Amino acid sequence: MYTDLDKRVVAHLPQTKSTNDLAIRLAESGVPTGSIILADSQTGGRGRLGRSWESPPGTGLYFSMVLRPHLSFDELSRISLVAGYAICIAIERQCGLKPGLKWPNDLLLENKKFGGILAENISLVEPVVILGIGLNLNTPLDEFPQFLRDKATSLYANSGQTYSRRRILVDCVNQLDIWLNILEQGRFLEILAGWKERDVLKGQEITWLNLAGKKVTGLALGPDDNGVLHIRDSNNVVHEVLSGDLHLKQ
Ligand code: BT5
Repeated sequence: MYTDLDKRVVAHLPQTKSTNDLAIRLAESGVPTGSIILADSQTGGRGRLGRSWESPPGTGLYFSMVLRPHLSFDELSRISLVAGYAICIAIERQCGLKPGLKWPNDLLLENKKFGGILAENISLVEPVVILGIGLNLNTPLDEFPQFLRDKATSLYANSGQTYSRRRILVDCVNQLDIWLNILEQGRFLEILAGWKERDVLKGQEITWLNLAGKKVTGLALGPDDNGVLHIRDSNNVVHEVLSGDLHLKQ
């Protein structure tokens, strides 16, 4: 087990607005790669595309890792996929649960989301990525706002068991170190193979709302070798999805 976690944690706050925001400031002031910023709750936890991440106190894990990865800018979008895979492995090992992955960055149990990933590059010179992870561990469902209760879950809500936040954090960091290192060695395809085994969208009819607000409906074919999701519509046109929102067709 990783015993050096305390050396890696450069900030641990009972509450902050967003660990990613704090990590950006600390990264700009030069903290080394692998530094971790941890909070017991967030008042302005952020998701992608301006969305928010509910971060009730004491029951979830909210942390950000500063990365100065040996990757090209083109490869940075792989970090979200690799991080999702690494967190899955940690949860499988520590809790015996089998999370699914929803492209690009959702961690699911029985089709409900218990974890999300927000990877932000903050530099134009050499990549500096703030990798933010939010996981609902021991959170009872009634701590989520009403609008989330039918689509969010926690490890506790799913299994009826509570888990040590520190133990899970330690293994998440372990697994992130391992798999990000493999990514930097140019072995993305090995990770992608494991990712695909956990892909909850493949073979499903989904709708994709692209960033221009256009809706595409079709069959999810899974990510290609670069991690880009492919969707085949009813005219047999294959769309390459780089970003945007995905929903299972109701
Ligand atoms: C994400 O965005 O899933 C990325 C979440 C990253 C959160 C971490 S916490 C530590 C670090 N510091 C930050 O400020 N952020 C990172 P996205 O795919 O855009 O999903 C956001 C959507 O997930 C929301 O619009 C809600 O529908 C849903 N959601 C919000 N909070 C949730 C929660 N606690 N559990 C499950 N779903 C949630």
